Amino acid sequence: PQTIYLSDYTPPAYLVDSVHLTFKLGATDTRVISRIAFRPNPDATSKEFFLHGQDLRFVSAMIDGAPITPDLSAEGLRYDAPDAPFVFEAEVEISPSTNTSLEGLYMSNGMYCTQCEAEGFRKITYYPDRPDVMAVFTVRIEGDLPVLLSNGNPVAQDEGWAEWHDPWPKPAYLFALIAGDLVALSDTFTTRSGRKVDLNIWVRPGGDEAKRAFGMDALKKSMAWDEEIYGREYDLDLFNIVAVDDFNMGAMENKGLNIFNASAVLASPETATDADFERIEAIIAHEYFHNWTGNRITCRDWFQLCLKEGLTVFRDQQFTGDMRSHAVTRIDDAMVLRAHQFREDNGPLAHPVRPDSFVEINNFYTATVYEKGAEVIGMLKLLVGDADYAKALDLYFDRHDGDAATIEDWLRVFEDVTGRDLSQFARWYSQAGTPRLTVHESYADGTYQLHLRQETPPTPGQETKEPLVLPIAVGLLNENGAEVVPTTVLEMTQAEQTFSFGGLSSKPTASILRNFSAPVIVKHDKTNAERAFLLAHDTDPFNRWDAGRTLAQDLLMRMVCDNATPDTGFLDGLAAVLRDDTLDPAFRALVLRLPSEEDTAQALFDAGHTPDPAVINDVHETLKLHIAQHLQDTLPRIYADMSVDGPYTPDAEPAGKRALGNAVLALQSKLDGGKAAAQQFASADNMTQQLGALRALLQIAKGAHELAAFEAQWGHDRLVMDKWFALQVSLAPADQAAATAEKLTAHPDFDIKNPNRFRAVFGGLRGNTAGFHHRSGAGYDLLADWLIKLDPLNPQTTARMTTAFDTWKHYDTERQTKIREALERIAGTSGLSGDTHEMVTRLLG
Ligand code: B3K
Ligand code: ZN
Repeated sequence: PQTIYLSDYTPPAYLVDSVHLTFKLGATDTRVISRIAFRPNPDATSKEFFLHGQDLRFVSAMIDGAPITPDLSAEGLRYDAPDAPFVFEAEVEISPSTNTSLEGLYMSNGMYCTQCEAEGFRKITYYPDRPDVMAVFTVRIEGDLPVLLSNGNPVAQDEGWAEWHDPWPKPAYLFALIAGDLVALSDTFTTRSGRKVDLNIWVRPGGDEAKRAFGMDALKKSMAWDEEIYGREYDLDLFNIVAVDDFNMGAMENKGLNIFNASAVLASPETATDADFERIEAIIAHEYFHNWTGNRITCRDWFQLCLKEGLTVFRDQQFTGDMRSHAVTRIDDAMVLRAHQFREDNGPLAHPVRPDSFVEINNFYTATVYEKGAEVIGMLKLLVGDADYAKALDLYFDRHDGDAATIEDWLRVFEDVTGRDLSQFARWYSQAGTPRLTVHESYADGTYQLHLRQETPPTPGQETKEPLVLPIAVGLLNENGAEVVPTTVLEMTQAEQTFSFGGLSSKPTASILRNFSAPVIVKHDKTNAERAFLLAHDTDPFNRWDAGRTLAQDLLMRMVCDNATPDTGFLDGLAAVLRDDTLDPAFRALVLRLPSEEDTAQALFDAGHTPDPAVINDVHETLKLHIAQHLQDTLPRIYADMSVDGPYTPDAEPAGKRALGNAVLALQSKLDGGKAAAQQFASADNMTQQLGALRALLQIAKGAHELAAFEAQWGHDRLVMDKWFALQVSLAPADQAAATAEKLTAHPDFDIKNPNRFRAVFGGLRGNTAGFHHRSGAGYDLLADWLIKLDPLNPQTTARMTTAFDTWKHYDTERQTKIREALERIAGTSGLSGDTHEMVTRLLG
């Protein structure tokens, strides 16, 4: 496998005007007959006619009706083609039922389905499989199955065949095909300009039918929101969503035919948690929003992936904020960013939002491209203001509709609208690493000064870093908690800069980086008294939560390093928030949630210590017990207050109450031995409360009876059983985590070929920080064994799961040696996929 560089981009030699595909479906012998109209690209720098093709059985090819004998290789097909328009035809054979990579055309529980992004179309037929080649597709599917779907609009169909036409030119990665025995929930949406769109959510019959309604509702909300907020209408008469059991990621935005991991679309109150509902709503919105940001305007090449992903994540985050709570959404998004993207940025896998090289592009669908990519857009919006952001987006859609665009195109619309020079801002796309923002303050004669310094640590391949443009939202509070300077956005562009605020009557308390206005780590030597003051008084909900978070993190670190005991200042601050009925329960639940053990490990490493996961685990349990004891009089009252009347709805308000109820229950269990949790488990009529109770019990090493009852109740439901698998491993006592995971791999319902199930067990293991990093090394060995087994079947999911090892250099020599051995064992496996090889090479760095 070779490294591909952004700087080597060249335009395609030939463009495609139209594609006609015929599929004659067969489980092991699907015939794909293609007719592709090519013409030389006037902007080409090369004349080579090359079509990608992988794992194809070549049958025949013709140019303008005359048979040809092309040069075939493992990568594709080459031919000395005419320097004029011509029609290329080919017939190939593929075997969907043996395609376990879940890329290209494959089968999942009797259903034919496709996944082509990023480079999977080449496993279907010979084609210029690159996003800057856009074409109009017509597809004929022949097969003995009741439902045959492809992109666009249906042209004609009868028993055993169907024809589809997609009028919108698209790159091959947006191609999709579905064939199976499926049933739809149907609805309609009328667009602003009066187009009536038929909507369908398809599932296999036999149990999932009742789980479609929520997704349909989310889809209609997304369609209305994109019209209202971005002025974007849907552009076909039909929008199909299909739920598939075996899928490598969440979902895929194929034009007019979105294909979803069943877990990312199907939900009912009994089977899905509030968090699942929220995630599903966000993913449906995300894929739908791609219709404009991704499909109508796509990427010139895969280095530009953040052009569609960062923007679409930003849009789905805005949507979730509008549908639910802006404060809670922002906190959730920041927690995800810190847990995943900061971790990535601080380790061997760090890369820029727009990488400049890759071996396997599938390895770059990362938190950096997606979540940091979205943060970069949030900063841009904050810097230019809402009105200019809206103008720039209108110009982007106007100017680039139908294009395969670049980050330069994206930034240029902002420059053209605002007259700003964004060349320094553009560093956010090319410079990897999380900036550290060090804050010093001074006060004299009514003037308060903030002395700021930014510094980005080196990352692989980038030793030196330049200063970035940082929008830093700041507010100042007086000693009564009143805001003396409301939120102001400081624009930092230098490595060091001072900002002054005059006319103050006393030294204020600063609330810095409000609403998490830039993806940086703030280093501010505030006293705990100041943090407690902000936790009690900050008017910015994000910083109010973050003050509590920093207090907790600081305490946990002192407990690890100095044997500190929890101070009443911290516990009282927590109690005050918990008892404050004027605060949103969802927000209170977030304040009550401690940093994870992984967060503490990262924070310790950042502060120059070597984290010991066993000690961290102990300290976290101790702190939870202290909190429970300190709050013991309050817990039953709050728990009772959080009970929700009436039938279950997944709306933000009752969901917030259940979140706080479950958080309180987990603490209560430490005091009552799980009595209240067992009651909640027994009486729960929804998955949020059933699972919350089970979690509370497993956390105190109880719940064997409930685990068995859960399995008996839900054994028939794959999505619910994924939770059962995951929970046991993620909450197993550290010395039993690997053994629990191993035992579950022998369970009759464990299926290595199903990514959801594999991730349930091994994602559960990596999520059990003390268990995965148990000094025996059993966690490392087990994961390595199973990644070695999975790699030949499914390289993409294997490669992604190697990231469990990305913090390995933070640990002591013994653990490092064991992890290195595990990684080297994977690297040394013969026939290892290019995907996994690239990842372990980078990890070993
Ligand atoms: N664009 C797809 C992700 C494809 C991943 C390919 N390995 C889903 C999304 O981001 O919406
Ligand atoms: Zn996306």
